[in-house]
Amino acid sequence: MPLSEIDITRGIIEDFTEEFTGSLQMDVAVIGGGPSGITCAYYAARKGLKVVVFEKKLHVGGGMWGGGMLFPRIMVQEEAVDIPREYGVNMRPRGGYYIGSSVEFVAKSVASAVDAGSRIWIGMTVEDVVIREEDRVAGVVINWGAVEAAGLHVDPLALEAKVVIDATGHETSIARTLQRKQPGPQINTETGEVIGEKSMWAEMGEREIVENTKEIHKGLLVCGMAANAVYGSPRMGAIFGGMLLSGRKAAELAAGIVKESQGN
Ligand code: 48F
Repeated sequence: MPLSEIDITRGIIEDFTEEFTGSLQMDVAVIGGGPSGITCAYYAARKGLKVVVFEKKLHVGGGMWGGGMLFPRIMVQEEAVDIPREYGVNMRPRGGYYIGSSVEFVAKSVASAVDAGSRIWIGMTVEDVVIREEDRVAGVVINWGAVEAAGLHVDPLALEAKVVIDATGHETSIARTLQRKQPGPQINTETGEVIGEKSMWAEMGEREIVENTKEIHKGLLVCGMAANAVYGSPRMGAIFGGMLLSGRKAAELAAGIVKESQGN
């Protein structure tokens, strides 16, 4: 059979899209493919949970590859050695610890997590979480890592997860995001102080955006996402109806202000 570029392209697009669409709702979303994330994914998948690991870089492994100061070795203590051994890593006793190759550790731990049934998506960054009633984290807001790296303005997509796990290492990026955004600080309606948007909740964000579209300072209106940011309302992702309604309301308010000024 002659090679067909189109068949190859179609295969790649269709196969990943099928898997992606089948994972819009997960049991567990693990953010970060370092040793903790991969191990978490392995054990969660072994319990029969539907698990996806999101890794913003092109490769998983996190801080495992470099061992210590680029010496490619990983040491573990007695209590933990059963884990790499379960992955099939050759761990040798040394000075009261156990030591093995960091490269072997990455390869075998990742293979074990995949074999256990977890999915691992590379090049995807989690930039926020989805929030539901009582401030419960209910999913992840994702984008391509390349989009983030290029600083492009591209709206993300959202996925649901029963549990979200921040395994982002020293960055602690998900917990920091949550800390920054939840619970929202008190709104200063007098000054319209900019307090920042909350995490994603499309329905609430869309509902509040029109209400938040108002004059926050004499002569200054806010509309669109700026309005939700000023009043600490949620973001809503790639839905644009609220933006349109907000823009229209702002135009009406502006027209009223202009008319009033002309009357004086
Ligand atoms: O840093 P990392 O290896 O975290 P870990 O599993 O392990 C820490 C050790 O490697 C080492 C240590 C042990 O002595 O201190 O540093 O706690 O892996 C974290 C992964 O998360 C990715 C990041 O690229 C890395 O591969 N990551 C970070 N933020 C995001 C992310 C994000 N917002 N979305 C997706 N991936």
